[in-house]
Amino acid sequence: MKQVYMSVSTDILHYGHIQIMQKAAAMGELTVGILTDKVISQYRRPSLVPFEKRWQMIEALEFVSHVIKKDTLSYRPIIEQYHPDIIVHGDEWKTGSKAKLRSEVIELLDQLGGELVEFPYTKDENINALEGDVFRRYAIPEIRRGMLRRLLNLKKSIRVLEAHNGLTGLVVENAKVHMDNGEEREFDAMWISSLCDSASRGKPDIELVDWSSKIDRINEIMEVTTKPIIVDGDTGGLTEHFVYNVQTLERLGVSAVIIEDKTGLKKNSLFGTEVRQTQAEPDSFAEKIHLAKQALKTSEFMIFARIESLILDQGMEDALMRAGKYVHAGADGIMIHSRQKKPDEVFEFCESFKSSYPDVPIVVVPTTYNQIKEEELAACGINVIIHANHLLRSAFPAMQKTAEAILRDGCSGEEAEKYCMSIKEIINFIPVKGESI
Ligand code: SPV
Ligand code: MG
Repeated sequence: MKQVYMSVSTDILHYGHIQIMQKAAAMGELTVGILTDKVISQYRRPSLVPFEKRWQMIEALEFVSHVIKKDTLSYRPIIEQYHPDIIVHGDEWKTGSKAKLRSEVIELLDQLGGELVEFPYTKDENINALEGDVFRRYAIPEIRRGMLRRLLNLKKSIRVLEAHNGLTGLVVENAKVHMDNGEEREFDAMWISSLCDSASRGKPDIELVDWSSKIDRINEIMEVTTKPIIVDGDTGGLTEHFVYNVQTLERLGVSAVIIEDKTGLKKNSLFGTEVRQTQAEPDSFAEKIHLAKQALKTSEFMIFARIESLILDQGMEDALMRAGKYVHAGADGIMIHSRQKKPDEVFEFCESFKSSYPDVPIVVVPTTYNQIKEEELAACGINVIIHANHLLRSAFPAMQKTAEAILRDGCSGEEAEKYCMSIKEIINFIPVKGESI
């Protein structure tokens, strides 16, 4: 009897999967490797159905002889340990992000013996509709809310980009690049920045946009996207108000809010000490976090405490003292902010903080120290990397140049068009409800 192996990562089983597994089973004794949640999150969104349930689903199929755990993306450990005679896969991996995996399988089977059998990947309207139904579940508040916490458990670091309206939300949702090493990169989550939310309304970043308006914007973004959302809560405002506002965010399906330890008229951190800014008294800020945590209904929604000591030249000791207090008050993570051109002080903070609190997530916003790569930040134990203002800042120069070109030329012809995407492109970029999410 030949030994046949195939991997399965799906959340739902449809006739396309069944057909391919039956064909595999017809060739010998079929072993199915179930991808762990961690491995899945290396190349796509975390699975909706946990590993144990996916295991049970495959184990129940009578034509599957054995079920094993697949805890690497590479097939190497499976091939070296089980020496399958045949590996089965859908033919869709000949191109795209999995093509590298395929080459490795072919190479290993050449060396160690064995054959790769590829079946055409079944895709029809019914399957597309089913998979679309599954995908839309990521937008359900109960599922979206918990997704950030799951990502934190599954990935070393999370990549986040700002969104300040539905359109920029769609950019974060859909941006994807294919790297030379075969990796397909996407953003994991979106940041609703107070700077960008305010600026896009023509207002300064001084906590002028009230919570109702903020919540309208969050809803606007949520309506058209599915990725987890982290909200910039400024100072959180009055504790008595914050305890209500966190409940609203939680109910909507937001994953986390970050509040900064400042008081009085808030100014943007990147002004540093050029403008008057007052840091909150640490115990009262800790109390704000404690009371807000108590007001929550779920364990999924997170409150991160943002420390402004380095921004306001209060020193590392002050930053670390505050971090300890905020964590003991119940903060789910710490955002350490810096306006230096190099990440040295952030790294120093991370090293000391992680030695006391290895499991508490750290968030950074590398706007000024923006030469440092995400991998290096992750290597220092940083769990969430927020690119906080780049869609707003990149759109703005194009808008200004377009306006000036129209004025200069007296028409919106050649010069202005240079800065614009075509009408067809923008129309196609916006999905028609029911077709995409
Ligand atoms: C924001 O994006 O609004 C932030 C980060 O709070 S910063 O602008 O650096 O203060
Ligand atoms: Mg802000």
